[in-house]
Amino acid sequence: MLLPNDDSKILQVDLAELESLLKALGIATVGQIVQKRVKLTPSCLIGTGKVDEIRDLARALGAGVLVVDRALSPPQIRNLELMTKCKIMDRNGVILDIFSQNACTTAAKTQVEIARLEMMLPRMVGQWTHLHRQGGGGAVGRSDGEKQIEVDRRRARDRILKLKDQLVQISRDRITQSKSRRKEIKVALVGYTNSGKTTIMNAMTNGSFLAKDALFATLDSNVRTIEATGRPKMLLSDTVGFIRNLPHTLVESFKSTLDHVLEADLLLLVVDIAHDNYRSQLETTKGVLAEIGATGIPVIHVFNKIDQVEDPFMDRVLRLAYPGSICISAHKNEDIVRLRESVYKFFAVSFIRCKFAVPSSDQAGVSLVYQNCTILGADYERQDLIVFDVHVTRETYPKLAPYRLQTEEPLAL
Ligand SMILES: Nc1nc2c(ncn2[C@@H]2O[C@H](COP(=O)(O)OP(=O)(O)OP(=O)(O)O)[C@@H](O)[C@H]2O)c(=O)[nH]1
Ligand SMILES: [Mg+2]
Repeated sequence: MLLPNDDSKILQVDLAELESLLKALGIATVGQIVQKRVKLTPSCLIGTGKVDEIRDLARALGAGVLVVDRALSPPQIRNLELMTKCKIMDRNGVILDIFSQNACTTAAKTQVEIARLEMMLPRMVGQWTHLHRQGGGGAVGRSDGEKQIEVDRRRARDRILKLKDQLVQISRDRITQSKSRRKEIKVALVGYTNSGKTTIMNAMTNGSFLAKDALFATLDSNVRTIEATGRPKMLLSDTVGFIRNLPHTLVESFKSTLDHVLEADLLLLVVDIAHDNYRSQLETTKGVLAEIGATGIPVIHVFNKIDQVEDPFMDRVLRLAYPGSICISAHKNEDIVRLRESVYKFFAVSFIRCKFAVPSSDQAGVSLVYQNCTILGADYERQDLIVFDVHVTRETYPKLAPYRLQTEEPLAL
C-alpha cells in the first residue's frame, strides 16, 4: 500500500522484510501487489476494485494466504476474507506467529501467549457479529451471542491475569539469579533482528546458541561470561531482536526478557551494515530502547557484516559519524578480539578498581558502596571493618574517596 507521502524505495525494502518474515514461518512468497492510494478505505483498507484483482491473481498463482503489510482491524480481516476467499494475515499476525513458533522456554511461551490473547481480545467482538445480524430469532439470538462474547472475553482476561502472575514468578527467580551476578560487569547485545547478535555472542563467549539467517531466531535472553583471564569478570547477554513497528503488545509482554538490557552497564548496539536499510534499522533499535527506558545506558555502535560491504571507505565514514564505534565481521576472529578490547577499554576508562575500608558500624558508608560500586569482593576478616574490592565510576569515586584503603597505591585520576 503506497500513500502519497510514502517513499516507494522504502516500500520495496519493507516488502523484502515481509518476505523474510514469511520465510521464517516457512511460507514462500509467490507474488506481490502494490496499490497506490490517496487514502485508506475503512472497510477493507484496499480499494474494492483492487481486491478483485488480488483475488484473481491469488487464484492464478495458487496462493492460499494473502498478507497485508499494514495492521488490519478485525472487521477488515473478515471483510477481506469474505471477498477473496483466502486466509488473510497482517504484519502483526505474522510476527506473532514467528514468536509462537520460536518460543522455547516457559518465559518466552508465556510472553507470547499473553501477547496473542491481548491481540485477540478486540477481535472477539467481531467473531459474534454474524449472530447480531441474524436478529433475535433462531437457535442463538442476539443476547446469546453477546453473552458468549462476554464469557469468552472474561475467560481470556482471566487467562491473561494467570499468565502474568506466572511471569512475575519467573521474573522473581531471574532477579534472584541476577542478584548473585551483581558483582560482575554486564554488557548486553541489542539490535535489529538478524543483525548478528547471537553470532557475536557465540564468538565472544565460545557459546553455541542458535544463530541463523532468519528473523527472530532468538527469543530468550542468554547470559555467558566473556572469555578472558586475569580481567574483571564480564557477562554478555543476548536477547530478542527488534523490528520496525514491533507490535506494542509484544514489546509489553517481552519487557521482562528485556530486563537484561536495563540492567546492563554497557550496550553493544549491533547494526547489519550490509543491509540496504541499516540507518532505519538503527533508528528503530534506538526507538525501542527509548520505549523500554534504556536511553541512559552507554552504547558502543557495532557495525557488523563489514565483510559484505564493497565500499572501502565505509569503515572510516562510520567511525567519523559515530565516534567510538567499531566495524567488524563477526566471522573474523581478529575482529572479535578488537571488539573485546573496545569493551575492556570502555570499562578501563570509565571505572577505577580500588579497595574501600568501611567501618562495620557505618551503615551509610556500607550502603554508599552498595549503591555506587560493582563489588568484586568483600573481606569481613576484621570485625570492625569491611574491606570492599570494587569497580567505581570516575564520577562517583569522590563520594567514596574518604573510605579508600590507606595502604593502596595512589590513583591516577
Ligand atoms: N557475512 C556475514 N554474516 C554474518 C555476520 N554476522 C552474522 N552473520 C550471519 O547473519 C545471520 C544472522 O545472524 P544471527 O547471529 O542469528 O543474528 P541475530 O541478530 O542474533 O538474529 P535474531 O536472533 O534472529 O534477531 C546468520 O546467518 C549469521 O551467520 C558477519 O559478520 N558477516
Ligand atoms: Mg539471535
